[in-house]
Amino acid sequence: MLRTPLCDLLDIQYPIFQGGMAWLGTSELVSAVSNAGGLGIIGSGNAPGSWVREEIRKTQERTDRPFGVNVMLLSPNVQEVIEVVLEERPKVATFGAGNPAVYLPRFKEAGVRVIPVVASVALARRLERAGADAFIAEGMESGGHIGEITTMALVPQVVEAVDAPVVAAGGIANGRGLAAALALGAQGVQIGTRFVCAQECVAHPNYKKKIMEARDRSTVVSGTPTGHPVRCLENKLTRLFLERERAGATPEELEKLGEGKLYLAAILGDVENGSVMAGQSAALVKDIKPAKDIVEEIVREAEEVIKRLAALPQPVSHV
Ligand code: TUI
Repeated sequence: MLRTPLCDLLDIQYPIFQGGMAWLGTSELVSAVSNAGGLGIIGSGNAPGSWVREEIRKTQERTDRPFGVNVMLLSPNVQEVIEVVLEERPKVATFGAGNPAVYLPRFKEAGVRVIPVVASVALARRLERAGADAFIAEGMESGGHIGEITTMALVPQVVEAVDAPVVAAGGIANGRGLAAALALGAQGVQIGTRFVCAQECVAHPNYKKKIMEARDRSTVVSGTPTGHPVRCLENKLTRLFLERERAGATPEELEKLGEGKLYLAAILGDVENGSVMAGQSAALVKDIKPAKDIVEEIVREAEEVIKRLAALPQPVSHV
């Protein structure tokens, strides 16, 4: 049984979070991951508070297990989403794409565990002082909005900088990744791209297919001049985006070009003109299966890897 103290803190069976992806982290996927023993996380993205409330309630109808809600701090609806989460009180709130320090006291008072996503050591230190219960250290291998540091370099630095448990994210899609994250000092992993290809994920079949066809160099990062770099699978949109960037387009023009594009790809299935956010682990995703099978496969693989490592010949003592 692969358990860490983080499992006791959150009352979950396995130290596996499903990344709270906009449009895709809906009650179907979230409840399936939580029922499988991981932590499903609703992705609020830019959605209004009313949508988030409904997804929380639908999730509660489908599972008695703990789950979370991701608050995307760049959302124009962030204030109303926060009010909804404080009223509905899921077990966990994660926060991405910004600094949630000012909001943390109210979540703590409401008894909601607060787990910010950090892409730097400095933000983790600041948020530990503000009362964060754990951290998700997200490397630039991730899909969607990313920081600048790799998972391999970031995770052990955050582990050394804070006392709270750390969850590794970015580039992780299988049991090898989970075992590696534990070796880096993390107590768990957050996985997005692999769960897009869960049977229960509402992503359009074209989106899932594009992930399964991805190779090691299939993702690109665009949007850097806007201050919000985003990793996606390369397509007509990313080529246009990067061409406009090279031509010196203003951040406003680029922001406009990105509007509505995730919905276009993820829900409507236009994976050429839409934004196919996915991490560098996409190349490891080869099939669509139930979330429960994904979780169990990752755990089984990680246990095998750890056993194999423990059985390596021990160095001869020279004393
Ligand atoms: O938030 C994410 N991933 C996302 S959000 C998203 S929607 C979006 N689309 C286009 C542009 C922007 C957003 C798609 N994917 N992951 C968590 C994450 N947080 N990654 C990086 C960060 C981060 C970066 C800088 C968090 C804090 C930060 O600095 C804040 C500060 O004040 O120091």
